[in-house]
Amino acid sequence: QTAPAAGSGKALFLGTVPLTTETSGSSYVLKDTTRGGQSTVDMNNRGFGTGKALSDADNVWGNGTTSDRATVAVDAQYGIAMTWDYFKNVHGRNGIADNGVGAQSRVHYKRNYANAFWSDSCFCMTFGDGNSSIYPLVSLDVAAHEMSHGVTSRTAALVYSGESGGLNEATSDIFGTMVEFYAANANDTPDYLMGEKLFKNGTGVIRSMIQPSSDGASADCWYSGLSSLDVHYSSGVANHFFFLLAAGTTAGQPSRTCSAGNTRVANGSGTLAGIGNAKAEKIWYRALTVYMTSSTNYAAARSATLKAAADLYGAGSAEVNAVSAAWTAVNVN
Ligand code: ASN
Ligand code: ZN
Repeated sequence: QTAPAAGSGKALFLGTVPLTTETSGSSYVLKDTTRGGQSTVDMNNRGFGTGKALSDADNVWGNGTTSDRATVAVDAQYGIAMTWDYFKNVHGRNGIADNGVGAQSRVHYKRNYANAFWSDSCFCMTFGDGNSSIYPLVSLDVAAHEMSHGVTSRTAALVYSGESGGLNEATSDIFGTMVEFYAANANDTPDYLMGEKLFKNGTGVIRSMIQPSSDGASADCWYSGLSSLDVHYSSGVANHFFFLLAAGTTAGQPSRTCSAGNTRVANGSGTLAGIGNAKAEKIWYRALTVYMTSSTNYAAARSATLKAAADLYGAGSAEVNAVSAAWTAVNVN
């Protein structure tokens, strides 16, 4: 017989966090039956196999550094708990497949593996330990990004190439960011950046929704030929749309225009008033789950979000107008 137990963990990035675990004999395992049985296992630095359950005698997991193998498991398990809670409490979604079933996360994958990924075939997500310049890839925004790939796959199922692939990636950046805001962890000030905690030099980011082109590869604006970019770069257009919709031009993003091709330059006229995260995330979620399909491109994403905003806030509402203005600002007309 097992039962949920209240544990805690010393995370790599987030300080001390609560964890719901499971008793197993006289010990505890990192499995959360209050959230669909979500668990985190140790891959033992291998790239194959099912990994090993982590166990702990006193239900205080990790020590806040990588000297304890359980530390990054704390970040991963807490990250997927926050993501579960976010989808449940903000969107009424009961897990990735909306059936109450949790996904597994796998840490310590391979050696010097500086990435993380979602897999539909194992219904699981996997995190590497990073390398000489990147910390283990278990930050809250990355964990939520990967888990959100599962949600996309069970809803719109946006094909992972071309413009639909960019929208798939942006969906994971958008919800990854919204989970960071939702969790409101004192050690992770929420921002519209992805992976800002992962760089050992303290200054890198994986992607910016504020100005995607600041990475030298992502697009701020739609242009014909966008679909030939890698999906992690064509996502920039929707990432920036979402930033403008939620935060507007007044939040560290001056009025800009797309007249210089795929980059938004600071000579635009007019400002956009953001409608806030709480409305913007609901519009994106409804568009994703009700109107987008596997082949949705940017033009169709514009219509999908306009319909979602009209459903939620009324035809001709300020929210519908804000969606329209934010897409226009990134050259999706
Ligand atoms: N971390 C990447 C992602 O989730 C892995 C990939 O290229 N699919 O997007
Ligand atoms: Zn992704």
